Amino acid sequence: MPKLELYKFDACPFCVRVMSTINDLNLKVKMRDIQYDNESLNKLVKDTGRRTVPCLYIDGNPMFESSDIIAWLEDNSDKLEKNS
Ligand SMILES: N[C@@H](CCC(=O)N[C@@H](CS)C(=O)NCC(=O)O)C(=O)O
Repeated sequence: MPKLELYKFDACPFCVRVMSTINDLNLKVKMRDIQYDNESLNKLVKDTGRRTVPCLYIDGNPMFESSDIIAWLEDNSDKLEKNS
């Protein structure tokens, strides 16, 4: 199963949309809040040259764009780890 990490901050409406999908699909996703976690912010900038959120890391590969992320989560939901 792919390991998922979402780089986000809570006041970002695009992040809220992605988090809502994650919640609806009951997916297990590690949250990285770049507002409070400088190490995660630095990693995002180092990996991508951007500080844009949401960014979903899928097995270490970053994906931007909330609509693309939501579509990917919905399309792959049956293969993803769920919260127990
Ligand atoms: N089209 C993008 C928009 C993302 C976006 O604008 N995110 C803002 C926060 S709400 C951001 O990270 N801005 C800082 C930047 O891009 O450097 C999406 O739908 O994911």
